[in-house]
Amino acid sequence: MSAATFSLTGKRIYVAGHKGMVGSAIVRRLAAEGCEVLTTDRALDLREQSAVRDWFASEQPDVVVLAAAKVGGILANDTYPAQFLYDNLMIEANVIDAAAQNGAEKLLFLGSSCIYPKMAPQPISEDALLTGPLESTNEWYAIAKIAGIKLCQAYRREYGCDFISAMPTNLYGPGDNFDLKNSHVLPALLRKAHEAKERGDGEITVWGSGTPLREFLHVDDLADACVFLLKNYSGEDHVNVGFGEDIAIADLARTVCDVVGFEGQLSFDATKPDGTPRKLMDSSRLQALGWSPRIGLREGIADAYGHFVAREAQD
Ligand code: GFB
Repeated sequence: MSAATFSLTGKRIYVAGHKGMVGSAIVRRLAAEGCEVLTTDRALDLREQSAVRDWFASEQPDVVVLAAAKVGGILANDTYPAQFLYDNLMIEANVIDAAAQNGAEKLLFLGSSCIYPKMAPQPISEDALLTGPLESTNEWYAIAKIAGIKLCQAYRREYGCDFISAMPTNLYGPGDNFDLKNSHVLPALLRKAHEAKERGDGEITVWGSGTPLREFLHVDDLADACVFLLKNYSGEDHVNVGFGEDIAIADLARTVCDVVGFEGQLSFDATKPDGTPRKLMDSSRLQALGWSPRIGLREGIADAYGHFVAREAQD
C-alpha cells in the first residue's frame, strides 16, 4: 500500500454510470474539485467495445471513475445471474482497457463487499479476498467485481497504469432504486413503510429471518471516500470503504419504521433468502490513510427518505 498525492484540479474526469446512485453522488462531490466532469449519453452502451473505444479516443479523459454496473438486491442477483456476470464483465473490461489505451492518468474501479467469502472472519479485511467460497445468491456479481479488481492490478503490473479499486459496503441514499423486487433492503423497507403508513396498513413484510447483519454507508460518504482515494491513494491492493458498524435487518426495519412514522408490526417472510449472515468490513486501511465517514445511519435514512418522498411527489 502506498499513499500519493494526485491533484484533480483542471482534470477532465469521466464518471461512468453518472445517472446511477453512486455515479451521481460522485458527480455532485466532484463539483468542489475544480475539475471538468465528462459523462456519456444513454446511447453509449458500455458493454459495446467499439463504442467505448471510439468515445475514449475522441474524449481522452485524464481520470476515470468506473461506477457503472448492473446492480440490484439479493433477489435480483439470484434471478439474473447471466446479466450480473456478463454485463459487469463487459463494462469493466471495455472501460479499463480503453482508459489504458488512451493514457488515462488514474482510474478508480468500484466493487462491492460481496466479493468476500461468505464465512470470512469479521470484520472482513482486504486480505480475505479469494480465501473461501462466495455467498451463492450473489456469486455472479462477486466474480465480475473480483475480475474488475484483477484487471486493475494486471494493467498496473503490465502497463504501469495507476488504476485503483475501492470496495464499498452496502450503500443507500438519494437516487436509489425503490423497486420492491429488485432493490436492496434499505430502499425496499423505506418504500414498504411509507406505503403502509399511507394506506393505513397494520404491518410490513421483511424478507428472510431478520437476523442477518449488514453495514450501511450513505452514498455521499462513499463519494467523498472516492475523491479522497483518487487524491491520496496509489496501489495494487483494493481498499474497503465501510461505515464501521453493522445492524440486524430486523433492527434496521424498526429504525426505518421510526423514521417514516409507521407504527405497525413487522412480519418475516421465511421463503425469501437471508444471504450472507454478516459482512462487516474492516476499513482500517482507509482510516489509516486519513478518511472516515460522517453520516450516521439514522440521519442518513432520514435524508434518503426525504429524497424518496420528494421524488414520489414529482411522479
Ligand atoms: O440488501 P439486500 O438485497 O442484499 O438484502 P445483500 C440484505 C438483507 O435484507 C437480506 C433482507 O437478508 C434480505 O433477505 N431483506 C429484508 C430484504 N427485507 C428485504 C426487502 O424487502 N428487500 C431486500 N432486497 N432485502 C447484496 C448483493 O446482498 O448486497 C449484491 O446481492 C451487493 O450483490 C449488495 O453486493 C451490496 O446485502 O444480501
